[in-house]
Amino acid sequence: MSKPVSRRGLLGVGGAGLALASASMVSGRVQAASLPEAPIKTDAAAAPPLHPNTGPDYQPVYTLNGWSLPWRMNGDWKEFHLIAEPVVRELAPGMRAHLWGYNGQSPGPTIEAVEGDKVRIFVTNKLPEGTAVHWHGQLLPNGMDGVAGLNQPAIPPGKTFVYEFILRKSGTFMYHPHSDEMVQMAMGMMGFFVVHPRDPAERRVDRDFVFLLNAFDIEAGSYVPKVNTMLDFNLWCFNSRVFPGIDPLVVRQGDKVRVRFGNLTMTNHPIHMHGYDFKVTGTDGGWVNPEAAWPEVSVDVAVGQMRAFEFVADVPGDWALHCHKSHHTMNAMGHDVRTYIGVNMKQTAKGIQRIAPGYMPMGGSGMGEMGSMEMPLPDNTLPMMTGYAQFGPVEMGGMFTTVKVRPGIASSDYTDPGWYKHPEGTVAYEWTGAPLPEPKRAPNTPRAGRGQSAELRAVDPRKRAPRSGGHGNH
Ligand SMILES: [Cu+2]
Repeated sequence: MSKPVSRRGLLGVGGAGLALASASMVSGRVQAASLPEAPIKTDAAAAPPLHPNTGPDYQPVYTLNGWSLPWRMNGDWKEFHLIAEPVVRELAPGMRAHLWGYNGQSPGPTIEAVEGDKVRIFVTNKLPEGTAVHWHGQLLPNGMDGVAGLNQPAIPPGKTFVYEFILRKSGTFMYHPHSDEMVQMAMGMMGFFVVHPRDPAERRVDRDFVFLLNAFDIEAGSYVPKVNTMLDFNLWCFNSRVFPGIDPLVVRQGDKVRVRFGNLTMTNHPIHMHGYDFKVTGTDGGWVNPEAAWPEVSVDVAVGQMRAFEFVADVPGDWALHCHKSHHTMNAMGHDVRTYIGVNMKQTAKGIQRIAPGYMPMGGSGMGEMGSMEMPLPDNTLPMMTGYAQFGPVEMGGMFTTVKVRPGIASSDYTDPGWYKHPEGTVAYEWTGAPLPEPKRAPNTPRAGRGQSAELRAVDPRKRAPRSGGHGNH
């Protein structure tokens, strides 16, 4: 159980982790002589799962494009150290955002611990304003709940506060500020908090993926999110990443897989996975009893909620996993772009090009063409839809990734296996026989009581109705 020494230079004081909730709480005053080290990670490559080297064993989670926060044991307390600070986050190759986060990243590192653990979390504020951390979903003493002003004073810039509580139950939790909350969450401050069951065999899975749903409004060519945006965000993220920057969920065929996510955006997200049906096994409030877990292929997660679903990965392939709101699988786009479907843009374009020589007509036959178009973009701006796969442009951005199921992957291996090699004869293919003759169309059905087909025309009610026409009462 207690594995040798340390990771990242942290000292594991072995064996102490078995202390249970029955051990008496100290009176909220730290006995430690020194602050625990606060590891920092600034790149967006996911760290391998962090196996516990002290305390009870568990199967660690895999945070997409993220990592788990190392800790130290101090007596029977598990001590973590979060630094709230400005960070630079690459949203996808080609775009970096200037955000606020924890320990070098947005979202902050995932905190993992075990049911019954006594956790002491140091929070140092390196932001230019006060903050506080709310442990979303945790059952804890009121004074540890992190609502600035209500449960504690805000942590002033430069100061460190200490949170201490016992993890009363296993499940899926989050942490985020509860102090100037709108601004601080719009800037990217949030993290995942996973509490593992005391018995590692309980609800055991082979792979356990976590990500937060978050959103930013960053104008083309700029770096800092607009913090007052309420709904019209333009970058929809898993863990402050957008497709094609989001890690695939790499899975060995036959693995039992859990996917957990929490929603800290301003709208709900129906998260949809292809190729499988799955069971919803966890919500904000805890685990669903196995006999009550319900089947879905999309699970909607409301603002502030967490969901976990599970499946056995028995079918290999590259399966899409994405938000089903189609605007959320797009990168920065102007929502005031007009719809030109059905318009012959060629004629119009000639006129416009006389005035604006670089003008490119778009949208007359849909917008898919944008997926393969190389257009000049402002600096630090991602194309609206991007990302190529083996058959061409995927025409998506935002909240989209893939579950890559392959046989024979090592249990600790999460490296991208590349695109799926389809067995012969299992890919949709082009018909090359005789073309379809003009299809027979059903004749228009006459409307009841009328001997003629209806003609519909738009009428401006401010003007007199046209003299003839098959509508109106006259
Ligand atoms: Cu969505």
